[in-house]
Amino acid sequence: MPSIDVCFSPELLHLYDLKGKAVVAVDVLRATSTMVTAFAEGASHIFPVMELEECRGFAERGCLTAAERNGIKAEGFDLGNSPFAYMNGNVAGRDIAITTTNGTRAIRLSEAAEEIVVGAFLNLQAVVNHLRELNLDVLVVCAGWKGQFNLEDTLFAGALVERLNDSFSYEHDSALAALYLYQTAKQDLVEFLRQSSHVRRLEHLEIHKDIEFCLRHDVYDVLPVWRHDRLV
Ligand code: 3SL
Repeated sequence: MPSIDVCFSPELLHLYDLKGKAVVAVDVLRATSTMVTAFAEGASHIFPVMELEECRGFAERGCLTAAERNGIKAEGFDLGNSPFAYMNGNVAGRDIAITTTNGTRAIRLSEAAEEIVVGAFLNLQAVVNHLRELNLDVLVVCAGWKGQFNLEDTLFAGALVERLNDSFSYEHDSALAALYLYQTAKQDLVEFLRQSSHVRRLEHLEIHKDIEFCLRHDVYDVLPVWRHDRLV
């Protein structure tokens, strides 16, 4: 039986051997939710990069460029990191280069894995179906916040563990902890996260509707997968 494990922060990735594993990279608020939305809206490819300058350079290749730092859209880029900014028919058929504070970092630091998929509550069941087919050991890589643990990515990990419960074993207690947390919170994730650091940060920036949207389950049947240098 394959195993499922949870890495609570990209800073802890050195503890894991990614070789032969499937990584689910998650940044529920908001990077991976936004990427899933972009693909659902018809984006062709997404190039997640770590640095602002590198991202800016993709404009020459005809890409839309998207950047967020500390919750705010970076100046001079086409898009920020709100899923709603990708819903105006503006991304259909386009390639997008994106850099965010934590989410794009979680993806790029997982490149040693056999496979990387991008997960969010919005595409939870699509992730579950894919992992069942793959039958590899799974590591959920939570983006966290600047190296710190966060609740929302851990809740996503718990939701994934719950849905895979019958056919995956737990390698470490992190998977169990995520599961127990999700089971405590799932009746009302918005309420459970009200005091969490990133919800407070976003609320302070007057970003409200993104939170409720990113916590919806199974809105999109899309699965962004890392291939060579991009998500397809
Ligand atoms: O940290 C990130 O990658 C972002 O998702 C953070 S924010 O939700 O855009 O503030």
